Amino acid sequence: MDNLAPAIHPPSGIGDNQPTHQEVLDWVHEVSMLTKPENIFWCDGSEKENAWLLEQAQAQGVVQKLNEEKLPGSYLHRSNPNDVARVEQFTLICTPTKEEAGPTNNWAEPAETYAKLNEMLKGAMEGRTMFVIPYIMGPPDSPLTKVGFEITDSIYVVLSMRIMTRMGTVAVERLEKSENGEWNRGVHSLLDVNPERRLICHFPQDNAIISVGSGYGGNVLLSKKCLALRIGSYLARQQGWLAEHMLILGVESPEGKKHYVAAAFPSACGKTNFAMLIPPARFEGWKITTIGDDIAWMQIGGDGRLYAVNPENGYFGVVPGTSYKSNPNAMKSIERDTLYTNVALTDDGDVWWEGKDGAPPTHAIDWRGNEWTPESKEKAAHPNSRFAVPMRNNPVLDPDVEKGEGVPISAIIFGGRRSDTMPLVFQAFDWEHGVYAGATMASETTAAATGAVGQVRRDPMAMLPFCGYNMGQYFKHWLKTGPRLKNPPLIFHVNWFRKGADGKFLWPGFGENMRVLKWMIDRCEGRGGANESPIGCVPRPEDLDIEGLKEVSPETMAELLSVKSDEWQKELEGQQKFFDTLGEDLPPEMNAQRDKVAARFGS
Ligand code: SAT
Ligand code: MN
Repeated sequence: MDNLAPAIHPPSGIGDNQPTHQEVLDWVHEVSMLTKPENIFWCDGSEKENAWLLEQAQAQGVVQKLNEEKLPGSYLHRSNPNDVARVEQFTLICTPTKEEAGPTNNWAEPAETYAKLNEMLKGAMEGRTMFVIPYIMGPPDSPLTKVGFEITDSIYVVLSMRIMTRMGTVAVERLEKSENGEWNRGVHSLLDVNPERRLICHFPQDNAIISVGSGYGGNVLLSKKCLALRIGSYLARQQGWLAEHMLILGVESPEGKKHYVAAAFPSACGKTNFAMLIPPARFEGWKITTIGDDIAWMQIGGDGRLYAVNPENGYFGVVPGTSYKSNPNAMKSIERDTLYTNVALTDDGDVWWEGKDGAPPTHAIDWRGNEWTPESKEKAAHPNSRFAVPMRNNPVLDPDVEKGEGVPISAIIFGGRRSDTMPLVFQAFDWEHGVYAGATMASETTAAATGAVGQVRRDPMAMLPFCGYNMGQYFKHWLKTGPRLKNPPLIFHVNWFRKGADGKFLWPGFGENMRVLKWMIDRCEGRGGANESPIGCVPRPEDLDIEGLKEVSPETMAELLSVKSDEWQKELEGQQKFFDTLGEDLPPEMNAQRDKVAARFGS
C-alpha cells in the first residue's frame, strides 16, 4: 500500500474551507510555491470530509477497509518496510547554537538546514494533493492549549491526525481569538520515502517543524512527539510549565477518594497498558481512569499544585502483546473506528498480531503484504505496529479529560525497563532527589525506534529522544519548578521488568501493578510503611498488598525489593558517565545527589 498516491479532487463543499488568517494563508502559499502541488485541500475535520477521504484512500490503496462486522469503521495501512519507527539519528534540533540543543540532541544550523530542506522540497508535491490540517493540542478551553497547522502530502497523515488531535474549525477559531498569535508551522512531505532523504527537523525559535522522507507515526504526526514534546518542552521552559512524555491516570478508592498520577516510561514500556489498568479481584471497588497514555502538559495551579492535561485526542499504541489479558480496555477501544498500521490481515478481513488472544490464523497477509502462516519465520505484525484510536473509545476514559485547568497530580512516577539493579518501586526523599531519579532513568531499548533492541541506555525522564533543548537546562527547569509548588507531587521510581537468575520476569505486571500503585497512594495519604534505603524509600514486603498473588513467592518479593550494593556501584558509574556527557550544563545538584547515594552505600 503505497503512500505515494496521485492528487485527489474533491467535490465542492469538501476540502475548500480555507481560513482567513493572513499569516496562515501566506505560509501555505509559500510552501505551495516551493512544493508545487496539483491542488490544495483545506481540512475541516468534519465527518463528511473524513468519509470522502477514506473512500479516496481506499481507492488509492493507502488503506484497506477491515471487516465491518468485526471491526466497524476500521482500516489497515501498511507502511513502507523501510519506514516503521522513529529515526532518532535523523531527528534534528535546529537552534542558533549547538549549545542550546545540547549534547543529547542532533544539532543542525537553522539557515543551512532550511536551505537543504527547501532544496529537497522543491517540486516535491507535483501531481499530488497538499493537505492543510488545522489542529489544537489540549482541551479546547485550556490555557495550555496550542494551535498547529500541518501541511502534508499524505492522506494517511490526515486520517491519523483526525484521530490523534482535535482537528479543523476548532483550531482556526482558537487562533483567531488568540492573544499572542502563537501557532506551530509543520510541513511534511513523503518525498520518495527514501531513508537517505529522511529528516525530522525542529526549529524551536520559529515554532516550526519540517519532516521529509517518512510516512511513519512519530516522524509525521507532527502534533505528537514533534510539537507536543520537542517544541512543547522548549516553549514550556520559556513559559514556566512542563511538557512531558507521561501518561496520566486517575485512581479512585472504594470510598470515592481520587488521586491523579503522571508516569514517564520510554516508548513501548507499557504506558498505554498502565493508563488503562484493570485492578485485580483483590482491589474490588478501586477504579482506574485514563486522562492520557503518552503526553502530559502540566502547569502550576492557583492552589500551588501541579495540574496536568492530555494534549492529545487519541491513542497511538503498540499493537503486539495487546490482548484481553494484558489490556482489556485497549482491546475494547480498538474494536471499532481504528486505524491499524503494519499488523497482519486475516482472510476474513480481521487483524492479527503476535500476542493476540486465541490461536493464530492458519493463513494471513503479514505486515509487509506477504503470505503468512504460523510456520512462517517472519513475524505477522511488525513489533512496532500501531493502532490509532479516538480516546472516546476507551471504556475507562476519565470524565475530567476535557477539563481545561487539568487534573491535580498527587504523584509522578519514573520507570524504565531494567533486568536488574532497580527495585520494583522506591520513593524519592524529596523533589530534588526525585528529579535526580528521573534524570538518571535508564531503560533497555525497544522497537519503537530503529536500532538495536535490548541495550540499556540512559533515558532521562523518558525524554532523551523528545527534549527540544539542552538536557542540562531541562533538569534545571525541573529543579526550579519544585520550589514553585506549594504542594508538590511525591516522586517514585518503578521497574516492572526485573528478571530472576533464570531470565524470567519476577513481577507479573499489567493489572497487578495496581498493588504498587496502591502503596504509592498510601504514601500520598501519609500512610504506607517503607524502609529507608540508600536509593530512597523502598516498601517492606508487608507494606505491599500481595494477597491473592500466588505467583510471587516471599523470596521473589524479597528479590524484587532488593537494593544490591554491587549492582548499584555499577549503576552509579553509569550515571556518572552519563552526567559527564552533559558537561557544564548539568546542574550541580545532580552530581551532589549522586554523591549522596554513594555515601549512603558507604562508598
Ligand atoms: O514516536 S511514536 O509517536 O510513533 C511512538 C513512540 O515512540 O512513543
Ligand atoms: Mn511515547
